[in-house]
Amino acid sequence: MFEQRLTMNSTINALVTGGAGFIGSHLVDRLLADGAAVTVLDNFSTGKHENLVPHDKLQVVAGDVGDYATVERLAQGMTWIFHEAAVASVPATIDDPVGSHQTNYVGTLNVLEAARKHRVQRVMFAASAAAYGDLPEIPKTETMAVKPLSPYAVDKLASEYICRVYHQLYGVETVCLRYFNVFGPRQDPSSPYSGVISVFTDRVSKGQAPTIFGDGEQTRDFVYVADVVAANIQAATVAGIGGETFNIANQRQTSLNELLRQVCAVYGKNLQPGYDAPRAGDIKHSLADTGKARNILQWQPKVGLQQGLQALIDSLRGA
Ligand code: UD2
Repeated sequence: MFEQRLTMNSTINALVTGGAGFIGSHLVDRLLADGAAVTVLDNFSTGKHENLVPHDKLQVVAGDVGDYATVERLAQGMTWIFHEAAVASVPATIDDPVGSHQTNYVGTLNVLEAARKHRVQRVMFAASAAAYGDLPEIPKTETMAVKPLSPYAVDKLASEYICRVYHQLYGVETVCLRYFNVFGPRQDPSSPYSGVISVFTDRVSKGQAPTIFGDGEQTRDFVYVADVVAANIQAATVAGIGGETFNIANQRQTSLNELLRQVCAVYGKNLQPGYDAPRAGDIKHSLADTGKARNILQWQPKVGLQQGLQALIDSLRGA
């Protein structure tokens, strides 16, 4: 309803870091469909070539966002940069805090400095609900206290701060979007720390019972990837929001037990989960207040959990 289409009277040039990944590749599809010229920078550590459909306005560069010279070269002539590249697994950042910092913080700094040098109109940053940590108060609003609990969360939050500083000091327009639990097609289920919806759909489709860590009464706020893409387009186009941070979520709390029931219902299967010990560091409840995004970004999620699950499972069946 609120979502705007891009008007491509003059050409929009967009750089999408992490553009071959789960969220980035959906953003690339949308930008190309709207007429933008898109450059993808991806190191293909988790991104996949098959996530990108060849297009005459798409340029794909294999390279690292941690390498300033590469980012600086690609930023030239860009209207927008969508900075989605990250080591997205929290445990991977716990195993390698120094290596992941190079991507998750230095990568952001490189993007900002390149944007400053080449006068890029706006930078959209993929921030994370991880910033809130396990502080109990919900729903989360953007002004609440933060408590990052992992190198991943620290780097995402520090990246938000440096985005704001680049806006204040140098006038680079930055918009930070704190994603909650994003799900949808192309989310890779293969790691033990993959998004729970990708893991559940993968297992249930094979008739295998999923494992729930804990009692299954922990809750998450699941947001469909197309809604995250729409939020990014709003963040790029709404005037006067440089330096701001927005929660991007569904504002719906779903328990893991309920999630599994819904996944089983879409597949028409009745599988009882195995229950295992809670995962170390898991937070109990997560829920966003998305009022700021509704009011200022003029964005609201359109795809509910059930509809998103259906779309995801349809796409998995079609694949
Ligand atoms: C999400 C983000 C993470 C970080 C964090 C901040 C994803 C994929 N990860 O982690 O990047 O921002 O939020 O709080 O969005 N679970 C099961 N069985 C499984 C897999 C998971 O029970 O097979 C549980 C898991 O223990 C957790 C819940 O499902 O309680 C969600 O897990 P997740 O890994 O999808 O996402 P989360 O919220 O830990």
